[in-house]
Amino acid sequence: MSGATTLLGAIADVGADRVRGGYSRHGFDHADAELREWFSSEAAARGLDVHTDRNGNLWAWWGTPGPGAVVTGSHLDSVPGGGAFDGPLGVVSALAAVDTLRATGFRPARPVAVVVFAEEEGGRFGVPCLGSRLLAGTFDVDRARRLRDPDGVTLAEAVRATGLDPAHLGPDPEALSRIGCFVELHVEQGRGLVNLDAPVGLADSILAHGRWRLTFHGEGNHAGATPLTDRRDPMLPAASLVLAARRVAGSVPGARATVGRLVPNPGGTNVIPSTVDVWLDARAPGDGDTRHAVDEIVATARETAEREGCTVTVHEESYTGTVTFDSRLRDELAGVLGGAPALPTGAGHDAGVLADRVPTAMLFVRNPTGVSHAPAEHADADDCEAGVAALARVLAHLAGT
Ligand code: HGY
Ligand code: MN
Ligand code: MN
Ligand code: MN
Repeated sequence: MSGATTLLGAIADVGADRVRGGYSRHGFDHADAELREWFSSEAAARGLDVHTDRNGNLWAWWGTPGPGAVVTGSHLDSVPGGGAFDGPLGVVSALAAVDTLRATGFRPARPVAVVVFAEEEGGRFGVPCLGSRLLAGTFDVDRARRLRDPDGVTLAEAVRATGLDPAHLGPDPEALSRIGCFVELHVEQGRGLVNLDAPVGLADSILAHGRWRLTFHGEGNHAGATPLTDRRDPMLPAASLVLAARRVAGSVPGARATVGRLVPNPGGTNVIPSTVDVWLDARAPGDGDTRHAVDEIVATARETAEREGCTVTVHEESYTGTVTFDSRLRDELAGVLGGAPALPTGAGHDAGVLADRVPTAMLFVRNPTGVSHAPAEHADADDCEAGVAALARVLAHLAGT
């Protein structure tokens, strides 16, 4: 069994319910802490020097932290009902690649670090890649401190509970200056490598993508006692948004729009909701296309809201413009690997956040199902092994001189 498969099995035991897809791991919560403790002990067992940065990202150093470091890693948090590979495969492959290099007697000429970014999925506080955005200084830290999870706990309270000082959250130029380059290995979320019949590939771009929360305001009332003519039911404009998302995205080449979460309040089966919160995830090849699609979708919902005597508030929770990875680094690494296909992805990543701050590349490992953010997400053991071998070669190349 490859190092990655063995470690994935171990992490699955720690986050067993994560593998069953029954439970999501969120940043800074007790469940996430179990996985982070597991990582810290695995890293310490390898003699890596582990520390947590001001934004809750975990760093395991091979060599003294310093400028020009070669950094690899990914995330351990997940989405509700997520799979076992999205995030952990990048983290365990980094540890397994260190094992591989050590076994060959490799000694890095520059520091190497394995990083675990916090709250990559944004499953708790609603902002994806929160740990890497705060590190890179691309997310307003006052706004970040006030972010609330579904239970109303603020990010400031959550990080304080982990022993961090929320006053220290924010841009970390010193940590950023140490990163000479960042390479994230990730299970592919799609079937590009299946179609190319290749076990490993390199990323060339990420769709522009964002997350909007819309709240439809109506009038709570009795499901039985309220005639249809007397209603201001916010569920109707909410439903129109869901259908408009599919219709509009279908008219923009390469666009996708999804409503994965819709929460009526108060949520009784015999109660006309007073408000409905809807989260829209929209993505497209370009910023213009994405913004245009969202404007169209929201306009449809506004029309329905007006017709139904409701109002709507729209809140942009996060937005990442189209990411184009450093083609020089990508082609250099393809050469190191003796040729590896480059392919786009519709999934966001911490590498996408860092890409315009430091030289960044992504390695993808084939996913036979192409499915992600669901238990069917998969990578075969021999492809995991190919991913570790590729990452080890890349790290040796980047840290060898
Ligand atoms: O949503 C995404 O694209 C990523 O999985 N955070
Ligand atoms: Mn994900
Ligand atoms: Mn991921
Ligand atoms: Mn009653």
